[in-house]
Amino acid sequence: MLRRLGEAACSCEAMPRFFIMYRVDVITLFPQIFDGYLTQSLLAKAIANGLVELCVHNLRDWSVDLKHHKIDDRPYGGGPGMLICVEPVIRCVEAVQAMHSTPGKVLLLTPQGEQLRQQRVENLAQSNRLILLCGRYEGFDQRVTDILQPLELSIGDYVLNGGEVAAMVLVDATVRMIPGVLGDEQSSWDDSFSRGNRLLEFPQYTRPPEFRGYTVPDVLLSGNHQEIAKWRQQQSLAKTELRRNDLFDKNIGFPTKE
Ligand code: 6GU
Repeated sequence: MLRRLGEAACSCEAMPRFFIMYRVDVITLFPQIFDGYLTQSLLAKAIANGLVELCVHNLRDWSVDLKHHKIDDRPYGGGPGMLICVEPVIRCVEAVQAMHSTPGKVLLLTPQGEQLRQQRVENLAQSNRLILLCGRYEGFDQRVTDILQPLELSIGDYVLNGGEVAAMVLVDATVRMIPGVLGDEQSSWDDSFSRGNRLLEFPQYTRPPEFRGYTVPDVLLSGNHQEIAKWRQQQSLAKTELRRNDLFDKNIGFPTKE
């Protein structure tokens, strides 16, 4: 069963819709995981406004085992755990590709993948269509990657029980880069790691000017916009140097300290 989130009707296969700017198909063994989070807030609004389309597919529907809908098996050569079989995955990806005229870029979420960073997020947000493959158990049969040659992505150096949470992270991060999704275009531009600012964010304050002896820096109350901009830049640089000095040298496209 196909779940099309954020819409009452389910007409995914039959009607290609051309006004959708960004479509994500998620392939998972646990489609219900996506119901709560991805139907809330910003994403729900983006779906309702027709900017984003999210379709979640249950891999089990493409099982070749009609009786038990089994999709995994023991590894050749022995070892713990179960592997997801190649055949249902390939059948599923081919069927999902055929559901829309725009070909999807296939991504595999795995701790062995490239670590996700903002530049990759921005690059992926330019695609019109992504197909996210969420792994479970001990992983996939190697032939899944050999055949599909997906972009393999990880969200960090720790192990999750499956790719679903990572897929939500990817959807969340990319959707906010789609024009029109955020109310104020500037707000994604200024974020830490975004195109306009590759440094960590400067501290921000709102009223009251003093709380339990903790005060707002004078410069922010001065009304001098040049001085405020200078202070914010200094704060960003200092925080980045202290917490994430690696951002200055490791990542392509990040600024120097000057
Ligand atoms: Cl994408 N999947 C799993 N299972 N664990 C992870 C991950 C992905 N990224 C970091 N840890």
